[in-house]
Amino acid sequence: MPLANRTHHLRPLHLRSIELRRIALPLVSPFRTSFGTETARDILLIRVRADGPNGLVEGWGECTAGNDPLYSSEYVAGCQHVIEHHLAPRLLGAGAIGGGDVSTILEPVKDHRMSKGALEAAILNAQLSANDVALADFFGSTRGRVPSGVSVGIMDSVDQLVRTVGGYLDDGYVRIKLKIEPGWDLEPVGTIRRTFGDHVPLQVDANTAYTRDDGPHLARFDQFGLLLIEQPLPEDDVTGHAIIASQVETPICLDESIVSAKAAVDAIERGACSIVNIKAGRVGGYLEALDVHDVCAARGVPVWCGGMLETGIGRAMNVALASLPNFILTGDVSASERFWARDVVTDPIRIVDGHVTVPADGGFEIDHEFLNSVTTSTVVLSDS
Ligand code: OSB
Ligand code: MG
Repeated sequence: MPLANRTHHLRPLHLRSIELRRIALPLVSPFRTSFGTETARDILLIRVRADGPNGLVEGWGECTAGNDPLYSSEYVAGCQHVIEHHLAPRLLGAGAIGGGDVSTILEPVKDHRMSKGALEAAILNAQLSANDVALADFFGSTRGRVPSGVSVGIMDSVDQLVRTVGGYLDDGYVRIKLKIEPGWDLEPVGTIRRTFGDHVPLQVDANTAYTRDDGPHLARFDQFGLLLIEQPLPEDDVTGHAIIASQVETPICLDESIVSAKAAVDAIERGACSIVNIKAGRVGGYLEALDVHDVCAARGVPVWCGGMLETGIGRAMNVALASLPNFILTGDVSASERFWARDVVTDPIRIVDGHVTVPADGGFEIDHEFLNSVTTSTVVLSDS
């Protein structure tokens, strides 16, 4: 289904204001990947206020950009700037709109997908609540709960990694993803495999840390029976991934490279991946994420839901997305407590029997008192 039609059966809204809310939240433990270490997050939240069919409504969206431009070129201060000066003014001047109109209105602005995705999420959240439609139902959810996997960062020692993974398995996580980089790969992964056994669903994520010449090295992961190797090469090297995929038995999955449904089709048709990680922010929003889901399903390519260290706002939306039928592999939809001592929502994401419940409504309720206490700046842009 074309993007713009996904919400056309819902009554549109007239946007009154777009609020950019920055919050500071410390992580419960440092999260290290091949591109850097995060100890606290500077997060941009979007709140829209709009006139709906039955009065004023509000909607929230979370921007998935990191503090620094290391995972992708977007970063939180840059997102704030482009939203304030280029994206929000286009939306505030657009008249009656719905979530399905956002990508079309913002199309003249190149890229900035995480910024666009945050705005679309907030408008969709407001529109669905005004129309009394649950996010999961709107997406086409086919499940009431989804299995929960956890992403485990690079550690100072293999012992520390073993203790950390053991703790997550005790918490009930049904799949472990280990971050890898040259120098932290075969040894830690082999130790986790031997310590916890062949039955533990295990995968690795390189966040672009290897090169086209590393095929023979990466093939040594085949002995561990991994579910997949995620994004071994830089995001623009689709051909390189096809070369690696021909040398390695373990399925290659792409994350950073998949910036749209079109990019997913290209990567699949060129033999660069046989599994796709879907992150709504990376592809410009949940509606494009639905298209990525559909083009993968049509080609028999299973997908799973990635994460970007979101709060309970972005996480609840991810859980709704992950309940679609082609989300065949377990996603990075871990509990709020995996990253946060306290979440900004009243009902944090919880793991029960290794699963997260798919929300039956918008997905989250803001804990305003706590949110205000962690707010570092607020900017409100109004319809003039
Ligand atoms: O590559 O999946 C990634 C976090 C930040 C940036 C990139 C990635 C990640 C994760 C975290 O792996 C997964 C999560 O949020 O649970
Ligand atoms: Mg990844």
